[in-house]
Amino acid sequence: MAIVQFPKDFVWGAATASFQVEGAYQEDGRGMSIWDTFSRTPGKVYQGDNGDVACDMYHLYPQDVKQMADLGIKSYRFSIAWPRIIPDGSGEVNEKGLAFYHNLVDELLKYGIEPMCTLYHWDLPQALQDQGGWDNRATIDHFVRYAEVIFESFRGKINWFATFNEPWCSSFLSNYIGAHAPGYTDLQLAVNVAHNLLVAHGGAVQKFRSLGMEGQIGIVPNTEWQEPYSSKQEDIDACFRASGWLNDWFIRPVMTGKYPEHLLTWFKSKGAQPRIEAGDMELISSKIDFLGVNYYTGGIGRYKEGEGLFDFETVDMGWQKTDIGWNYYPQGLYNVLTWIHKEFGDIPIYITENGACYNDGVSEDGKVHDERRITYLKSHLAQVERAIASGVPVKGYYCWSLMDNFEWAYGYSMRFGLIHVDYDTQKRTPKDSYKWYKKVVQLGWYEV
Ligand code: PNW
Repeated sequence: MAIVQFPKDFVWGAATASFQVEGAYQEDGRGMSIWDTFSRTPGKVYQGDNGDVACDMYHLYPQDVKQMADLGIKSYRFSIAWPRIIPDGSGEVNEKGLAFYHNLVDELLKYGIEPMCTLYHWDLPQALQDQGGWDNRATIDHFVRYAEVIFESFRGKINWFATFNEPWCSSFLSNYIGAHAPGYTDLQLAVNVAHNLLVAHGGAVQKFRSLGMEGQIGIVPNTEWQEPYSSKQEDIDACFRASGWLNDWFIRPVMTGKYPEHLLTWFKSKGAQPRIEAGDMELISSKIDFLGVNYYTGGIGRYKEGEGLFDFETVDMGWQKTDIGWNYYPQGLYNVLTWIHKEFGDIPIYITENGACYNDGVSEDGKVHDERRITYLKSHLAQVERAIASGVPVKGYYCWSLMDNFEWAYGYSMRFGLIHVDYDTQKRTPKDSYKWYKKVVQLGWYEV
């Protein structure tokens, strides 16, 4: 028996995102987003699921916040839907949209739960996509204006902002792999989008500073870790490219003002490169207060000529996988955290998402026995603790997700929640993992 223990001031939280939980897609003047469009496009989302109702949190938030208070979390990470605030992305501000988030935040503050707000978790107003979306630099200005509206409206109330959630997903996964909205498959387009997202991030950080906002602002890249199969240089390089595509490509410019050379060269050989305008890199590297890290998976990989974008292949080691098919690989989280620390120094880190997809349902006893999720959380938190012990300034941890929700291209078929949601009745059932996490949050330690 051993004890895994966390610092006294460690921030325990749980996370969701607007499109995945809110529903109420036509209410109070909300505009359409690219995910409304994408989910209505046949063949894009599992069984044609969409976000029209989702977890109906737009209406059920009082009971959900009460549940968060019961869970004992100190902070709740959620996102604001841009199409609720500025329905066409660039025009009039919709007061009713702002009111919803004021009500939500008031409710959180009533229970002493600190809001951490993501400005962009993928629900771009469709009207902006119709004008070229993130490929169009005008979207950068529209985003900064939207950020300003939020900063001004929530000054003193929300002190903790993340600009972008997982820019890799909104760029490469959405515009090169095509699995997410808007669903294109063009590398140059994806590289443009990635660049413009970073410029928009920098613009929002500058706006935050110039408005004299209190509190903190950062960004949330997604990470994976690919460990080389052998000590051959070609395997090491291939893994460095594959992991770097997610972490290095986004974190390095934000932290240092430079794209990673190895990937710039690689993309160039594929005919793609970022279109950098004067001042962009300075803006992108505006000082941030924290780095969010989302981590779910990784694996063992090696060089294979002609394979994929990076001459890289994963090696199936026969490891356990979660129900979404992702490797169970806790050590990868430690590797990511120590890599960030080694490369970029003492920037405070929050694990803004970590969690697992296990689709256990409600048993006859009325409970959800998701033992596997508890094992996943235990093993990943142990790696966080290991990283802290070796000097990485990890300040908090948000479990993804508070509750089952719309899992993007997988629709409602994949469940990441600590709370089970019955989508027919909207009944919430806290899972066994909820009870386990509640104890950890309360005590700050657990036994393994
Ligand atoms: C993240 N991929 O999404 C998001 O931030 C969440 O909204 C999401 O629910 C969660 O992780 C679980 O998936 C990702 O295909 C979705 O590589 C897909 C990928 C990565 C992250």
